[in-house]
Amino acid sequence: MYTQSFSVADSEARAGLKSVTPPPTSEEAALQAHFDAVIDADGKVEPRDWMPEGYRKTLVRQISQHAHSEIVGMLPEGNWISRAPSLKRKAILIAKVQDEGGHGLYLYSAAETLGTSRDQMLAGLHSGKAKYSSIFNYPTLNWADVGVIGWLVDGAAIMNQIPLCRCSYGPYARAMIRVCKEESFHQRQGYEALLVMMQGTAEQKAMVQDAVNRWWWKCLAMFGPPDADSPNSAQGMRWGIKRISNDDLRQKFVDATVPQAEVLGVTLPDPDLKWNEERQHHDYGAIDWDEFWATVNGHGPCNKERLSTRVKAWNDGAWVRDAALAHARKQKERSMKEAA
Ligand code: BYC
Repeated sequence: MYTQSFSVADSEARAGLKSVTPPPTSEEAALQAHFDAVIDADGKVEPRDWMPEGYRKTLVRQISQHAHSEIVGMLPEGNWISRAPSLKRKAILIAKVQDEGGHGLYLYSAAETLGTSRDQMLAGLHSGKAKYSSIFNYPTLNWADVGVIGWLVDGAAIMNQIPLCRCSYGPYARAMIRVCKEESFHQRQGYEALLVMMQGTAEQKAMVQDAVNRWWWKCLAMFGPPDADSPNSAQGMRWGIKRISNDDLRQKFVDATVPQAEVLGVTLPDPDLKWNEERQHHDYGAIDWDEFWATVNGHGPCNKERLSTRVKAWNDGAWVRDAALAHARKQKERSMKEAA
């Protein structure tokens, strides 16, 4: 349904925009000029290249938030592994949740290349300072939620992440290629699970519709605030980190999802949702941004539970980290003895 080939011209969006404040020394000016030329030519910035401090900080912020989202995102679905309705669904769900853990690893590794350690990033998550996607602060009430998360949450994630495969920072762009391939499987397995439920009993169909009603608006908010209220967008676009704006991605998601909902036989819970012939896009209703910000700021239904589960996992895993470090130390000592 979503493929790697999804690509939208972004040159117009970035044309005419010039990069950051000129640095003080002539050496720095030359470095800045080189960096600007790489960005303007749509090239890649690599870890050892000079980069403006703001570019580095923006990437650490975005990539670490993304990594946190992946590992917190394991929790709502992980909750259903022990209650999956069949062996097949259980195996698929285990694989999916495991993939999310892998995405977290690639992303923490990509962020580490910018000089921030994984421990620092995780300390930010555990203290509640760092953000992660709003969507994972809502509960998964029944099995239909697992299918809807695959279809809509992973569907929204792919829409946002495919343009990141062309991000100007090499390690992030490369990590996203594999992430997107796996997310595509996640989206399809969710949609397929729902197709099966929609051929079932009236009760099963009602469960799917109820889950769609609860997740739809939260998924639209996942793309972030409207462009006019998005403080990081202009600079992120200028640096080639973000390629498509929050509102444009949201629109693409709505347009792609409406026909999928029709095939599935569910109604998207928005009375204002309709095709606009003039715009060649669907119009949709107002998103509750107060609710979004309350959730982002720690007051969603599951924020406390998600964070305490992550902190507990970190504390319970201390002995594994200690053992791995002790083992690495012993191996190093042994190889030094052998070399002596
Ligand atoms: N939740 O200026 P803006 C997944 C924050 S799912 C929480 O537009 P930016 C998965 C934003 O961080 C998703 N916070 O920011 C799927 C900023 O705050 P700070 C994870 C949000 O960065 C299934 C403020 O609002 N995906 O992976 O230009 C299973 C203003 O926003 C949200 C990614 O992270 C939100 N929904 O654009 C498992 C993709 N939206 O930092 C896992 C990478 C906005 O200034 N990230 N905020 O304090 C991005 O593409 C961009 O960072 C965003 C936001 C589009 C999310």
